[in-house]
Amino acid sequence: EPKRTLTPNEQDKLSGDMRELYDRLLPSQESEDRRAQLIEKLDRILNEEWPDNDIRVNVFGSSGNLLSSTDSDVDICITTPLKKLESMHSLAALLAKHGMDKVVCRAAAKVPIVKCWDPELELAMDLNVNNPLALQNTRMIRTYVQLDDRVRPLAKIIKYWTKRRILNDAAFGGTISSYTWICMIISFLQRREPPILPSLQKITGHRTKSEGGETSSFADDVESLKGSGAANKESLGELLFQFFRHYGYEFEYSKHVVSIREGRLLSRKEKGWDPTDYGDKESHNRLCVEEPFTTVRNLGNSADYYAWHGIHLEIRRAFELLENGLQLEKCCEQYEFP
Ligand code: 3AT
Ligand code: MG
Repeated sequence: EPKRTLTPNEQDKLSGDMRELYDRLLPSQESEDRRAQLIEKLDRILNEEWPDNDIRVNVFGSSGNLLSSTDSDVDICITTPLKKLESMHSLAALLAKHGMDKVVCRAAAKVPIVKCWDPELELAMDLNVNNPLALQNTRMIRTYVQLDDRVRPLAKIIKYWTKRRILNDAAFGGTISSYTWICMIISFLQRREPPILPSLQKITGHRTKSEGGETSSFADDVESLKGSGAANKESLGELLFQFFRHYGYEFEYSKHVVSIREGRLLSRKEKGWDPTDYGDKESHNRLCVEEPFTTVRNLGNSADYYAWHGIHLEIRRAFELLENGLQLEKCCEQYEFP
C-alpha cells in the first residue's frame, strides 16, 4: 500500500526541483517569436496566392494552449470558404514552392493534413483545412491552464515525462496523445479535495461572446474564474506525487471513465463502455477518457491492452522513484529501447 503523503520537507524539495525543471522547459522568447513569424508568413503566402478568400491561419494544440516547449511542432488550422484548399494538394504544392521541406500530404487521412518543415524558421508543422473542432478544445485547455498557477508547471512536467518515457505518440507508438494526458491531468485537479479546477462546461455563467455574437459553450471568463481553487493549498510536489499514485494505484480502470466535461469520474456502465459488454478480459484493463466535446469518443482507444499495460507500469515506476528519494531526474530519464 503506497505511502499517502510527502512530509513538508519532502514536498519543498520536490516542488523546488520541479520549479527548476519547469524554468528549463519554458519555450524561449526567441522560439515564441519564430512561431509568431511562421503564422504571419503562412498568412502572407496563402493570401497572396488566393486573395479575397478570407483565408485565416489559426494555431491549436500546444502552440495555443500555453503548454508548448521549444521543440514542439506547430498545429495549424486554415479556415477559408475556398473549397479547393480542402483537397490539400494545392496547399502542399504551394508550401513546397515557398521553400518548405519534407512536405507530406496525407489527403486520405481521417483528418486530412499536410506536414512540413520550415528550414528558415526551423519549425515543423501539421496543417489542416476547415477542421476547426480542435480550436475549441484548445481554447478550453488554455482557459483551464490560466485558472490556477499550479496547472501549467504540473502539466508541462508531466508532458515532459511522457515524452522522455515515449508515452505520448498516439499515431505512432500505440500509446496516448498529449491531449489525452492533458485531459487526465485536468480531471485529476477537478477531483482534488477541495477542487483545484471546476468543470468549465458544467458551471453556469462566466461565458463571453465571440466577435460573431455567439456565447461560448464553456465558461471562459478567466478574470472572474481565476483563484476558485485557492482553498486547496497542495504544493506542486504533492500534486505530482499524488497524480502518479492516483493513476498508478487508485483509479479503477475496469470501472471508471475520466470526464472533464462532468468534472467527476463516470462509471463505465453509465457511459456504456462496460467491459463486460466487450466480452473479453483485455478490455477490463484499459484507459477510458471521454473527449469533452465529442463525448462518444474514447481518447484512451489509441492504446490497446498491451500498450496501456506498459504505460501503467511506467506510471508506477514514476511513483516509486518519487516515493523512494524524490528522484525526479531519474523519473524523467530518457527511455532507451533494450
Ligand atoms: P504536443 O506539444 O504536440 O505534444 P499538443 O497539446 O499539441 O501537444 P497533441 O499534439 O496531442 O497535443 O494534439 C494537438 C491538438 O489536436 C490538441 C487538440 O486540440 C487536438 N486533438 C488531438 N487529438 C484529438 C482528439 N482525439 N479529438 C479531438 N481533438 C484532438
Ligand atoms: Mg502538437
